[in-house]
Amino acid sequence: MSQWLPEDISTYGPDVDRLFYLIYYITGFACIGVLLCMLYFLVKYRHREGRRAIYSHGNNTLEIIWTIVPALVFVMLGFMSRSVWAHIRQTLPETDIRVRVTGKQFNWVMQYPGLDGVLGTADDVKAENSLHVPTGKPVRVILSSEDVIHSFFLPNARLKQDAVPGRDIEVWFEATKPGKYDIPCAELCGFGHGNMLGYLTVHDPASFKAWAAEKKAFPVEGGGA
Ligand SMILES: [Cu+2]
Repeated sequence: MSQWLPEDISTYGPDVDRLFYLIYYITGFACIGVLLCMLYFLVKYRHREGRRAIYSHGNNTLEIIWTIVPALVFVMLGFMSRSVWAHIRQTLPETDIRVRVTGKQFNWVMQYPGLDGVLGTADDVKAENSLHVPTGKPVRVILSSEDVIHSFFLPNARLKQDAVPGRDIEVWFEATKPGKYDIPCAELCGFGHGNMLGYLTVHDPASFKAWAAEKKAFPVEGGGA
């Protein structure tokens, strides 16, 4: 089904894609329907010698139908997206993988807990433009910005959230497939906006452990401290 969306590597990605495609097809069919009607009326009521225009007062039945049908579609979509939204945004699963990501002009600063496992202490590990996570574990991202509004976007994980100065916004995702993926900024934030490209590296659990041990990030059993 997904031919032109980026590859999905997150546990909630299929729910997001399903809604996306449902809305895509509904609006696509509506668009084709409207265009066909326009074409039909263009031809049917084209100028012809000797035929006079008539004045129409409209049609109440038609007005009611094309008000109620889209309203019902919106209500249905609202109900369908509610549970997906609640799952992604209103419940944050407990996890020991927590990373602080701060946007600034013009890059992303990632801050990992050091070997004490606590974010915001002296042994934190900092990196620029590179987010490392394991598969199979929820990752909590604590998002903020130093200067202007940036937008943290993990297209492959189907996660997008504005980063706002003065606010810590917590989001999460759980990756399912190792690999290297883009982290663009999705909010025009200034002249260097286009250069704000970071990378999300998804490791399998063993290679994540090795990476963490090498960086002295996260408590890794038997290593480091
Ligand atoms: Cu930007």
